[in-house]
Formats: sequence, structure tokens, C-alpha cells
Amino acid sequence: MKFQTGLKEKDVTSEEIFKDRRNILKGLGFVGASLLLSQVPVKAESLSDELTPENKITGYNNFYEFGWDKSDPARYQNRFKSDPWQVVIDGEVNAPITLDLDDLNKIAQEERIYRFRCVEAWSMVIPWLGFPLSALLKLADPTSEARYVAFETLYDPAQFPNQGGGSFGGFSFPYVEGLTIEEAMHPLTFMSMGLYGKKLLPQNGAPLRLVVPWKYGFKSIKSIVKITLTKHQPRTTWNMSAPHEYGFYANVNPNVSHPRWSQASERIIGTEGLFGAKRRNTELFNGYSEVASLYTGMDLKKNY
Ligand SMILES: Nc1nc2c(c(=O)[nH]1)N[C@H]1C(S)=C(S)[C@@H](COP(=O)(O)O)O[C@H]1N2
Ligand SMILES: [Mo]
Repeated sequence: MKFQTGLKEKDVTSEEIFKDRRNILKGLGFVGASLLLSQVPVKAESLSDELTPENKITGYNNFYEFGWDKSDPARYQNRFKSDPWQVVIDGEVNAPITLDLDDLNKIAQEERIYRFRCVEAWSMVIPWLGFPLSALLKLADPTSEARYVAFETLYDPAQFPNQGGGSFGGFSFPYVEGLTIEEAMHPLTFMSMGLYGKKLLPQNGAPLRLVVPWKYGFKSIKSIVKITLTKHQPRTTWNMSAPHEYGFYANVNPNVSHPRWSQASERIIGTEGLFGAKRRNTELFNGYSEVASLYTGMDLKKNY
């Protein structure tokens, strides 16, 4: 993986235009309550984080279906078609439903600026577009038996060059992830269809991906085709691959080290310079302390 040192003018410009556009919209009264409200609990701005340059968000990716390297998703994304697309919501629901892109596009979208922390100890700040996961799940009317939500990524080796090779050291496709129903219904839990005001690119999980800002990035599963509400805790890709390293919960926690590295601090993507990238201290729940009540009484060292 190659890294550019320093920012190019182009990178700066795209962020400037983005911020400008928001100010213009605000001036015109187009940025409505949903955008402003969404920024209240998000805290990205009060933590004085700067948005990660767009070309880093779309060029430095983990999406193993495309390859193991950070540059593989951008390199191979042109093989991928996110239109047409269908997402099934089934399992413990009263009204199983299949949504196509037109259906998804009808759901009102808002912007959320979220901090994003990968288990590999790097981080970004990303302006997502999308809607709360709860809005999507309600369309299928979950039953009272639903205790977990399982997610599955598209399986298609013709579009994902790295899916063809079978399983590697316990890592197999399709990629699957899961949340408790309380986590899934939390207002911070988001389904994204865009970033920086544009449709998601394949490398970021087009057309629809999960974003759970208080959990390590691997929970935020991309290019989702199936959402199943279940009674029992679903299996998850990284946990199956290395259970002693990656748990079901995967909440960001500076006090619980990965067996092979510390989680106390993180490298800020987009700040690379001659002497390396800036770092910041990692915060419990990635700074989203409002989710703490979901884990009252839980031993976070055991439930990593
Ligand atoms: N289907 C799928 N989803 C995935 C992954 C993956 O390999 N396949 N990687 C995860 C990991 S480890 C991270 S850090 C984030 C990266 O998201 P980004 O590339 O949009 O920043 O996606 C997550 N979702
Ligand atoms: Mo990650």
C-alpha cells in the first residue's frame, strides 16, 4: 500500500467546496432540521475533528471481497454494479420485504458526520448520507421475538475478484455481521447510501452499507443484500476467523488491547506528513458516550 505524504491542492478544494455548499444551502434555508439535529448527538464537531479528505475515504479501504490491500477496492471497483440492487429483510418480522434501489432512494436521507475507527488503529471523520437503520427495519415490522439483526454482503465472484478463492485462514465469504436489536434500533446506527454529498462508490460499500460509529470498522458491513432478524446471536465474519481477537460486540475501547497491538491511540488518516501521521487518543465507544447505557453491567473486557 502506498501513501501520499501531505495534501494536494485538489484534496483541499473538494472539502472546501463541500463546506461551501453546506453554507450556501444553510443560507438558502435548505439545510433542514434533520441535518442540524443529526449533528447534535454526533459530536464530531465538538471533538474538533476535521473531515478526512474525500480521496482518502475512497482510496484507503478495507473491502476484502476486492482484495487484501487497501488500494485493491479502488483498483477493482469498476467491475462492480450496484444498480440494479435488491435488499431482503426477513426472519423475525411480520412483513418480510424486498426493496430495490428505487424503494431505498425514497427513504429520506440526512447527513451524519461520524468518526470512524478501524480495529487496525487508524481513524477517519466521514460525512455520510443515509438514514437510521431503525427506519429500514420498521418497514418489515419486527416481531417481539427479534433479539438480533444479521447482515450479509453480496456474494458474486464475477464482481468481487477476491471471493473466488474460497476461504483463507478461516476467513470466508459472504461477509456477515450482526448487532443486538437494541444496538440496531439506536438512533446513531445508520445505513449509508452516500458520502460527501454523492452516491457511495463501490469501494465504500455501494449502494447500501451499515455505519455503527461506536464500534470498530469491521462491524460496518458493506454492499448489503440481506438483513435477517433473529432470536439467536448471529455468526460474524471476523469472529469466525479469529475469535480470540475479534468479538461480537467490537465496541471501540482504548482499555482493551487487541492481542497483538494497543488500542490506546489511533493514526489519523489524511494527516500524513514527512514525520508520519498525527495521532489522537482513542476514546471509549469512539467518543459516543450516549451508547454506554446499552452495555450497563456488561464486562467489556470479556465482551470485546
Ligand atoms: N463486506 C465487507 N464489509 C466490510 C469489510 C469487508 O472487507 N467486507 N471491511 C470492514 C472494515 S475492516 C472496515 S475498517 C470498513 C472500512 O470501510 P471504508 O473502506 O468505507 O472506510 O468496512 C468494513 N466492512
Ligand atoms: Mo477495519
